[in-house]
Amino acid sequence: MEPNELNIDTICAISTPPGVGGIAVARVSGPRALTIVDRIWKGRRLDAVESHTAHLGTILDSRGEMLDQAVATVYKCPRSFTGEDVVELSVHGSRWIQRELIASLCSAGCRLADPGEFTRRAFASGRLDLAEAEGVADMIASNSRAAHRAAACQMRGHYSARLAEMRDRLIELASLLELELDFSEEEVEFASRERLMDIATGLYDSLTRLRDSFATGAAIKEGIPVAIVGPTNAGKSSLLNALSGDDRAIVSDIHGTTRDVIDDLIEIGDYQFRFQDTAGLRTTSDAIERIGIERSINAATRARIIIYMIDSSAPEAALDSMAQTLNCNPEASVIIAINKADLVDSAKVEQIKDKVAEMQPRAEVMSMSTRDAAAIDALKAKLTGLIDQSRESEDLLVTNARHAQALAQAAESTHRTIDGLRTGLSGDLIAQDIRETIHHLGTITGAITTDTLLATIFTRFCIGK
Ligand SMILES: Nc1nc2c(ncn2[C@@H]2O[C@H](COP(=O)(O)OP(=O)(O)OP(=O)(O)O)[C@@H](O)[C@H]2O)c(=O)[nH]1
Ligand SMILES: [Mg+2]
Repeated sequence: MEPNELNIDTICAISTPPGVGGIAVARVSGPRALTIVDRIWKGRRLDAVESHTAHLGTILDSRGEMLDQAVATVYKCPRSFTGEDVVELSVHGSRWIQRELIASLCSAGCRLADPGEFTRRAFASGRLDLAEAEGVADMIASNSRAAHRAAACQMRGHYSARLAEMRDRLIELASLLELELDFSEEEVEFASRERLMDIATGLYDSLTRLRDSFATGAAIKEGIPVAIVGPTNAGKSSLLNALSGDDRAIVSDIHGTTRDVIDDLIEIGDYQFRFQDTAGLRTTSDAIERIGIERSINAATRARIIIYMIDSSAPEAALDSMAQTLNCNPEASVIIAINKADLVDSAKVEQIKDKVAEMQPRAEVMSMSTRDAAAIDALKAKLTGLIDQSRESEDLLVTNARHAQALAQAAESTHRTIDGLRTGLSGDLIAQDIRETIHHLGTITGAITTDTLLATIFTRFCIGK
């Protein structure tokens, strides 16, 4: 043990979810992890075993009585998640055993870990950079294949590697400029302005693409918001139920059945969607229904995809309110579903489809019936297709608002660099903008941090992570 290690606490926490399980795992990390666990452990002495080995033994409670049979897995400094000595104790997952185990570890010399403290230590020891640490939190929270993939990409450092590439290009840019400055008297041209411009514009493109991927990235992480809107009785609640395979919303032939927004998270393919069934749009004197309709419009305004439903046996009302509703969110992708196609002859359905397509050229128009499983599958395929399309251009997705903000700032200062090169600004002023870009990128990976920033990030983790 190094003398300064005496000041570092050894921490412990249950890392499995609260409650009863087949097994529970307690994690212990710090310079005295092995010594402390040895005090409550009957079995091979853990400070003498090899790293990355597992051992069967007995845990003693704080009174020195047998608590449980357990497996201790030992990871020695620096080859562990935190970079410190780590012991993971797997015990039977009763609440009592978990509580006693933590009490026993604390009386033997551990302190209970703060939220996110294990990951914070991994960051402090250089095992992870900040973006990778945030990737760990996203990985734990991920609930679809796409969210998992984005988190894994961040956690394994692909994203940091892309940022490092950009940083290298910035340093190249800055050094070319500095060379020019150093030799300006001699009129030696080391780099044409054209070459500098190429590097800067290439960088600007990468930065803006990454920044813009946040819209899709955030939606993938949180659940892609899809608003189901349209006039009363169009079949919106029936659609929500068909998509979820559940009786989530009340369905009836009475107009104005749904009064409030009904949310449902549904996994389709690689993505998780957050569907919102809404109150049907119509003119009404009912004050409560009017509030419901306002909420429907709000849902449409915030959605990434709007499904506008039309009852093909009564299309007129739908066509009247359609443009007004869709205009409230020009950014959203729109699917117009001509529903109840089973009630109307196909020529009439085609007629409505053509008319709608002409009125809303940005929309995808489809005819369907909420009672037809093939139509529901086709709609699901359209939904996942829309998201696939929006991420085609970018393999890396930014899913974190903090990163998106830093990327926007980096893009801004790169834009100033381009302007400076174009207008022939002096090299040292341009170099200042480049340094600013390097700074903003540094805040993402944690090359530049403040304690407040670190506290904000890591306290969002749960205890034991
Ligand atoms: N024939 C047929 N009936 C349908 C279809 N989809 C829904 N319906 C019926 O249409 C009526 C209205 O369905 P809802 O899902 O409650 O309609 P809504 O758009 O949620 O209506 P509000 O909540 O009043 O806005 C119900 O009687 C449904 O059974 C369909 O594809 N074909
Ligand atoms: Mg409804």
